[in-house]
Amino acid sequence: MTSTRRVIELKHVRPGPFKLALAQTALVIIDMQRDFVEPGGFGEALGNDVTPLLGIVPAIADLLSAWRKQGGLTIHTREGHPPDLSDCPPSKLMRGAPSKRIGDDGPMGRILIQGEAGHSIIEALAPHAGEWVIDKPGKGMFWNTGLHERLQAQGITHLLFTGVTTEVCVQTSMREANDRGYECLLLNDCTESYFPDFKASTIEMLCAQGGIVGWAAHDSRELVRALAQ
Ligand code: TIU
Repeated sequence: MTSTRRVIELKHVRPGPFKLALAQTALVIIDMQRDFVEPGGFGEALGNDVTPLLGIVPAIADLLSAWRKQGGLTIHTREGHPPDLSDCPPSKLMRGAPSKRIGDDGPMGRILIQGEAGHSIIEALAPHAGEWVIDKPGKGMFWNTGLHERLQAQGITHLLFTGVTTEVCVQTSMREANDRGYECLLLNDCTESYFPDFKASTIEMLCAQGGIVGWAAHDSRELVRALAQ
């Protein structure tokens, strides 16, 4: 059970300290699926070198372990579509090289299709019983998922963001969350992009202007240490 009294204040965060009550905070892990972090999936089909993305797994695993010990709510998201592609807009279907598009066969099954090997979350971060797994058809975690209503029912006000990719699904989800009134913190060492410059720029734009979209922590260790105390 989460302690309702536990409040943590993180100091090494931009644009300033970030305070969170454990019982009102969820850890969000965006799209740590084989389709994005392993060769042969959607990420590679779009022309990217996917290897850098696996570098953040140890930091997310450490944070997840500390978070689980405190009984915090964890949300795992998965981008993908049902086998009949009924929720995939035609515009999205055309992304990627012909024969390597969403729904086409790849080494990990049909690309970005629910139930296929590539759609699953990597073993090191596999969801535990009781954690939320949100299937999303878009880049953002709120569009067409019902997540906002579930978070409201749970009294969640603060969200901690990790996962891939920084400037696509993580940024979109954080912006969606900010517009819905959540206080958002991005953990920089727990997110990655296929493009280092895009990651850096995204972090800058999110926490600029006094935290126009939210806060950014240089690394997750301050939070992991605080959780362990
Ligand atoms: N292409 C890219 O950078 N990302 C995605 O398509 N989805 C996610 O970010 N999960």
